[in-house]
Amino acid sequence: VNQFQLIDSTLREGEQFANAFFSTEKKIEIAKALDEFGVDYIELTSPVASEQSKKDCEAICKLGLKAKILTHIRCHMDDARIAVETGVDGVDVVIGTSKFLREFSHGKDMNYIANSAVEVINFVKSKGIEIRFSSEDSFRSDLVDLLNIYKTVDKIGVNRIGIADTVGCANPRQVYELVRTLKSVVSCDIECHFHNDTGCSIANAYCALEGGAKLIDVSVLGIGERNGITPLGGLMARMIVAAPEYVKDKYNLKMLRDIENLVADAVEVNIPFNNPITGFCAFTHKAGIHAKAILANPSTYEILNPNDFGMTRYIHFAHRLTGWNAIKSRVEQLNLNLTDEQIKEVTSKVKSMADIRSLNIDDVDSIIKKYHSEIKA
Ligand code: HCA
Ligand code: CU
Repeated sequence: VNQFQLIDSTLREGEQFANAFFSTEKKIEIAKALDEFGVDYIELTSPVASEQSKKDCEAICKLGLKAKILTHIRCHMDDARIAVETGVDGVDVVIGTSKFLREFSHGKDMNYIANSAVEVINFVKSKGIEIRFSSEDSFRSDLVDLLNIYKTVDKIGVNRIGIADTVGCANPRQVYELVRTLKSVVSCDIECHFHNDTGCSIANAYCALEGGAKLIDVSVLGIGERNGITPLGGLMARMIVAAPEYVKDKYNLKMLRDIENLVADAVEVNIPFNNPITGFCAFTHKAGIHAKAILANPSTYEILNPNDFGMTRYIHFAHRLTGWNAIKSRVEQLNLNLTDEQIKEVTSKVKSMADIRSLNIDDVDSIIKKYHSEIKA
């Protein structure tokens, strides 16, 4: 899992999110932020999708970003001819291989798919840019069909093959096994794309890397078709635990919150309360037992260090599960002088009030201050 790379698809898959509409300026702002964050590739909507999509693709290619710019097309020469003229560093080609998509979407058989793949790949390669070939709905495709098509495209020299869990049906063990199998039949890099319909997109990405994949498709906040794909932030949370040095050196983690806010604003959603890292309570500790241990040593109840992401931890003390250690730390913040015995006494006042109604910080501060002035009087 150590040397993984990120393909950010906020400006392609993310544009397929129900709420998404990105102006040219917004796309440029997002692309620049992702580049500064350190993603390896930025994938853009097909130039064939609309006239403006083509212009935006050309404009982003001209920014001179460190990240390589990709566009995403159907496996068709008509698309390929337009894509290679936009100035992109590479082209991601995709075609459905499952029986669902072959019968009900494009209506082509595996022979036709192989022939058009070879034609498109050779054409894109002849222009000196990167080419990835991916099957859509890989996990509902026939394994023999998949292995055959990947062997064919590997032989003619694609840079990467991709597998896509288009409908979000795959589980981590299936992912691990499919990647391992592919790894044994191709020599090029493997890229993976996971939808989150059954909540497995981060776990699947992790298992893909364990199985030997090198690249993962992500989008900011996971936005995409339906409920989206592997989120950038969630994958960072997973990977900083697995490969801390690599992740901290390579990615500008303190930018994560700003990038998420930028995209959340652009598509008019809020950051989910339970989002990894940036959810409002991601580093809030509540129960008295947790608060006590966190105050002694944060590693007791934290696998992620909020400082790595420019976040801060918070000890929630205004509730009936609170304990005297949490109240003690609040007393110190208020710069008041109470003995441990007195803190225990005021803690029980806080707890009995919190049994009656929900408290806020100000309520607790008032209880503490009142108690303090009474004992000093
Ligand atoms: C889609 C296509 C895709 C492509 C993934 C890829 C998918 O259905 O819109 O190119 O790797 O999920 O299959 O996003
Ligand atoms: Cu997708």
